Amino acid sequence: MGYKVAVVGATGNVGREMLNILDERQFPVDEIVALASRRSLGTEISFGDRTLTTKDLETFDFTGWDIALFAIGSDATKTFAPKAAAAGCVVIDNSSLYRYDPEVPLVVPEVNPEAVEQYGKKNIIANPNCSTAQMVVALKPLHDRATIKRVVVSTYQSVSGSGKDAIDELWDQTKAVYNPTQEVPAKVYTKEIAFNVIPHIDVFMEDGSTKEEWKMVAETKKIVDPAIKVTATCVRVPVFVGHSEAVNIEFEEFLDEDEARDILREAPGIMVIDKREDGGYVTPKECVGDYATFISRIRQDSTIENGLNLWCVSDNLRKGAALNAVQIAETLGNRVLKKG
Ligand code: 11C
Repeated sequence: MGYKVAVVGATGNVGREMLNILDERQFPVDEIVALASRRSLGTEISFGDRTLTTKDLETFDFTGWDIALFAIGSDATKTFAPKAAAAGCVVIDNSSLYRYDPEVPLVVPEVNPEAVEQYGKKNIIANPNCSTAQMVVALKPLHDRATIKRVVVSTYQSVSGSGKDAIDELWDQTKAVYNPTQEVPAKVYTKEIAFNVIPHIDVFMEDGSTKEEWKMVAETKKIVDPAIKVTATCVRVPVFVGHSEAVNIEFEEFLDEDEARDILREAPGIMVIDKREDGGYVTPKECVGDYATFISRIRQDSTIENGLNLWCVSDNLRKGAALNAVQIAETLGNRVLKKG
């Protein structure tokens, strides 16, 4: 016996990846439904060798459905997630709406799988922001060995993190560089993204940081350890898929770079590609479609007492969103629901 699974927002980039990953990982599905807003009603979507036709989220009754993977904006989530949860369906939500709610666990299965068991107060489990997910997969095994005090991270985030329109904006502006008569003004972003980088993701906060930077701080604390200090600078770069991060870590204890490399090689969800030679590291283009978080450029930071630097790359639509959500569903199934 398997699960009755709803994918909410099935026509978006993340929703489609959720369906792909449920199929790839052979999640035990008895019945599946693709839900979307009225605007996308009737759209056909692949699920393995089947084609699903989207149904109307607004009128859908979640009674009797086990798990709903939500990949819609926070506003729509606010309306529909409580409805699904009240009907007895466990919601795994990719929006930021519930992440900081103390009654909702925020889960990265390689890091805090036991937290899924705390879903019961609201019947909701939150999926973290993509830039947090890949970083905490790398931080956790190092924290277990040498206790992290502080993290300084700079991100290089792909445009797919902002959705389909942003992918089109990068594509159209790039083409326009070679055809200067065809101007493509910035719409999704505040400045041109083609052949440029923009140090601004999400809205500005009062202290001058952006919400994306704040999320990395708050979510790392909730998932790994509230004692870890994090400071982030989040930057949008002209890459279609794959977020990259330069991470500087300060530990309580000394951690040798070779030991760190060995720890990361053994850690779940991580692939270490770290040869100190031309091309001996991973770039975002190479991580697309993969499940792993790739770690390269592991090296001592000799400017502080117990410091390491590393480079961390992952597919933001997969580990950063859809894969992590499906892994949460798997963890919930194995630890709690036990149907598959
Ligand atoms: C970006 N990280 O790259 C964002 C996208 O809180 O889930 C995901 C936003 C979120 O723009």
